[in-house]
Formats: sequence, structure tokens, C-alpha cells
Amino acid sequence: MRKKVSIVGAGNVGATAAHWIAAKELADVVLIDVVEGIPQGKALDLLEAMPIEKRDVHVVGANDYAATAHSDIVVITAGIPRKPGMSRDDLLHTNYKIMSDVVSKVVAQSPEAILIIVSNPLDAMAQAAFKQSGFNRERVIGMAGILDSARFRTFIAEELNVSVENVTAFVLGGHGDTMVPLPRYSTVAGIPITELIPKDRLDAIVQRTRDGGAEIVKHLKTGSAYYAPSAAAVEMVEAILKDKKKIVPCAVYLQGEYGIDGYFIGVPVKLGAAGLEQIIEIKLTAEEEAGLKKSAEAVKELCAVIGV
Ligand code: PYR
Repeated sequence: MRKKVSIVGAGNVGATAAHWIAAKELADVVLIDVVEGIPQGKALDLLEAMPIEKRDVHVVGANDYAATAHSDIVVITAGIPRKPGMSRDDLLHTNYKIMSDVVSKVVAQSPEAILIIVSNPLDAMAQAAFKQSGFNRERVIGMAGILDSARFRTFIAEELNVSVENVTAFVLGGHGDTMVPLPRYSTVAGIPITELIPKDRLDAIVQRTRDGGAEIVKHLKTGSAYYAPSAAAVEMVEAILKDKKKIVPCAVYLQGEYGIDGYFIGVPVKLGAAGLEQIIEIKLTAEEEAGLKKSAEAVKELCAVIGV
């Protein structure tokens, strides 16, 4: 039997995630949204692309969560995106209300599922979903680090005119202005980028990575990024469904790792069939550690506002 992935939120991120999952033939997909007709229409349209793409997966849209029953993974993208001039944190109250409602409905239908949280502000929304679901931490994982490091990798590949395949990069911390790109652990064909890119250029690339989401919002004006965010979420889906044991940066609930206790923050993890299978603790310099702590403080403040 094929695996089943439900995606909550049939906006740009959700619908594009459905597209990547179907195009990669990873699982049957259920697209859910409160707006009547949108998930049904987008799902049917995507389903009708399958003969052309030669992919045997079923795609269905619905407003009722009954359609999501017994999902292996539920990707939650529901919520409002930011507009120019807004920070992700400005979405806190609205998206928290939506997240609480969504998680209770998802959990009722799929008590065994793994949740991938995409809604912003990411780390606080992951925390809210974790608390509301009552799931263990292995089954609630936030998507941010893969997206942030993909932006970092893009800019490094452009700077050096090399294949994106040659570039690995790590970005830790919260998905916000306090994220912590780690040039020391970022390489091109195994060579640390600190050996390849002069400091002033590297500083500019790091800053552009931090502002990567805002740069897209500024262009789009009416919404935020969705191709790269959805591709990042689907990399997580694929790693879990295929039990790949893949090491990627994700937001997970820390219990003392990196000196942080009781909050979601982006760190390197191993993803496999059980979801979060391991948190990888790497040595950080004092400056990097301070960056991560500062990031955790920002997440803590947001969580305090919504009481999670
Ligand atoms: C981003 O583009 O970074 C979002 O958080 C959507």
C-alpha cells in the first residue's frame, strides 16, 4: 500500500508541496483547506498531470479532516504569510489560533502520524503543535534549516560559479533574524568556504541568507516564498518515508542538547522512519554558541506570549 501524506493549507506552500510529492511519486496526497473548492480544484488539477508525468499517486482535496485519516505524515502549512515590512513574528497570534485548531483535528484522525510544521513563526508554531498534539518529540519536526541552508548554498554556488551539488551548508538556530549560518561547517566539494570566499563577501552572503525570506516577500509583495520552502518540507517527507537516515538541519524540541531545554530550535538531526532519530551535537565556537543562545531566547519570548 502506498504511503499517505496530508498537507494542511492549500495555499502556495501547501499546493507546491503536493506538487513535489506527486512529481517524486512519494505518496498519495490529501490536500486540506478551510476554503471550499480550492483544495479540491488544485488536487484534481494535479491528479490530471500524473499521466503526463507518469506517476501513480492519488491526489485528493477536501475540507473535512476525515479525508486525512491514517496519514503517515501530515505537513502543516496553514496560516497567513507575511507582507512587506512584517516579520515572521507578526504572524504569531493569528497563526497560533489556526495551528491549535488544525493540530487537534489532525491528531484526532492520525494519532500515529509524524507532523512536519511549516507555518510561521516557525519555531513557536512547532512548539505549539508539539504541546497541543501530545506526541513525543520524535514526531513533531519543524522545517526551517533546510530552507535557510538551501538559500545559503544557492548564494555560495553563485559566488564561486560551481554546481549547487558541490555545496553543503549549515544554518542553525531559529527561523528568523537570529538564525546562525555556520561558514566553518559549510563546504564546496569538501573545502570549507572560509578558505574560498573572502571574509567581506562571506559576511554579505551570510546576511543575505538571514534576510532570504524577506527578500522574496519584498519582490512578491502579496505573499512569501513557496518553491524553496515546499521543496525543503518535501525533502523531510522523503527522508522519513524512505527511512534515509538523512542528516539535515530541522527545528526540534531540545531537552538539554546544546544547553537548551524545553524549546524548538534548528539543529542538525537525523531523519528516518521514526521521524527525529537523533540530534547531532557539533562543537561550536563561543561566538556560534552565543548566536544559538540568542536565537533560543527569541523563540522563548514568542512562546511565552502564546503560553506554550
Ligand atoms: C521564508 O521564506 O523564509 C519563510 O519563512 C516563508
